[in-house]
Amino acid sequence: MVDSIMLRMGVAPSLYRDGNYKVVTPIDGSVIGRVTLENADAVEARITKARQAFEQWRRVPAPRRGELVRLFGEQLRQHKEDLGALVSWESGKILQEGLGEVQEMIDICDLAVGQSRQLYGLTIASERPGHHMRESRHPLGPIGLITAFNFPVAPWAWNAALALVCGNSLLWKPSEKTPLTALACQALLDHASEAFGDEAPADLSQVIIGAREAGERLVDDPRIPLISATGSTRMGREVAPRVAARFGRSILELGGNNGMILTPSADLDMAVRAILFSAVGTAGQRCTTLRRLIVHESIKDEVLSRLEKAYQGIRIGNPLEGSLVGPLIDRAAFDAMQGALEQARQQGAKVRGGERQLADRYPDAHYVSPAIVEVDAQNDLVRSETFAPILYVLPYRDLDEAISIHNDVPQGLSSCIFTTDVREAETFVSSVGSDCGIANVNIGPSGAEIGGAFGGEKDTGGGRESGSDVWKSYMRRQTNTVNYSSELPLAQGIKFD
Ligand code: UN1
Repeated sequence: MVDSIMLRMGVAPSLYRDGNYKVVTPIDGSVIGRVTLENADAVEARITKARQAFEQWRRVPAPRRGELVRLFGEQLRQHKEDLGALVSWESGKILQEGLGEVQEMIDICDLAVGQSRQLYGLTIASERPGHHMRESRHPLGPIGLITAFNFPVAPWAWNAALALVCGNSLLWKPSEKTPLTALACQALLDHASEAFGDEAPADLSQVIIGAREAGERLVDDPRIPLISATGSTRMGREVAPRVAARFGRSILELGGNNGMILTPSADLDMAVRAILFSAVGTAGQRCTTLRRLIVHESIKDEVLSRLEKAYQGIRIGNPLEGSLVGPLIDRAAFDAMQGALEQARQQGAKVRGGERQLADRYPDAHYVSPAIVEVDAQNDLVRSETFAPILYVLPYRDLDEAISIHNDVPQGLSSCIFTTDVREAETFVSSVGSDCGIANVNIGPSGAEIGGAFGGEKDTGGGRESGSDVWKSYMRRQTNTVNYSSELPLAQGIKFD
């Protein structure tokens, strides 16, 4: 099955059949590929090639560079079903979400193609006669991309599509858990390059299949001016100081602990549907997953009973067979979830769900029923991100208290309020409301469109990816002063003769 998908996308079998590192699907624990892990020396050689590719690519006019991304978008449209299914095989997310992830890639390609004709700077009035000043944006260099298992392809594409139109080359280190989707993306980009012609240098984009040492090599190399990394806060804490130590730049998209404030005026039918998608979708393994429901005490019991009913109807099972919730990525994720639930019980919290499912049918996979954990107050367990479907439910009395509970966590990715009261809604998105990078009204915290800047504050790392003016992160800024007079006046009126 996986083999035929890979073949249709044109990935050379030697890349995913012959290696000594096993790629396992979380669907049933079987081996779906064998890749070769590269060591630090191989990465070193790739960085040299990426540098050469950059030197050529930056000379190609930006709208032409956009044409390559347009062709890549066409490849993605043609292979959406195959790549979406492969995302399901490798990450365990349901097919609908696998397809959604590929659609995010297509959307960012469209955005980047338009942007390729809009890499604008600005002009600035000079204080000196016969002078003008302007600000230009130039390509940055080879960009290092590190991505996580849970969104194996879209975050790469958010970075890659923009970085390419901005004139950069790419080095991508995907999660070791999801190398096949990365190889497939590389093959599709190669097809686009062939159709595009010689202007696209060889090695414009490379995939590094490797473990920790490969990532470290990338992070430490001063020839890579920007590292964009998606993953845990723990990973970000290691990457950020290493990149900073060599004065590199980073875009970090790390952990989230996303909350919803559910007010008495909210449309509860809508809220329950939003909670379901954002708390149990992707088996709780999105960085934007809803993890904390901060609900007004007057409606808490009603909301809980509605949620219990909704949770009972969730189909848990093989993500390719029409379930709503697929497996956790691996045993470690399952253990982390069980550990968190056990801790909650010990603290006296009421835990519903969380049990292992389908162990008979899939002894080597880890399916769970999503859990709801009722707590009286926010504690350290609730403040930490467990990458699994656990929804903590916390009561509040007034909006100020709700906002302060909401913001009292280390992470700051996504957030939302459900209310029909305009004062509450506007307060939540104001400067004294949510402290997150994303704050929504009457929409869950997950499932953002690519048009907006995506990312968050505090332990989420501060990076922004995809839409808005994020393209500027992939370019260097240059201030130009041009003298078209025949005098040489100095700024600030300084006389030097
Ligand atoms: C992630 O989980 O790393 O907003 C990214 C969302 C998706 C992206 C999630 N568009 O949920």
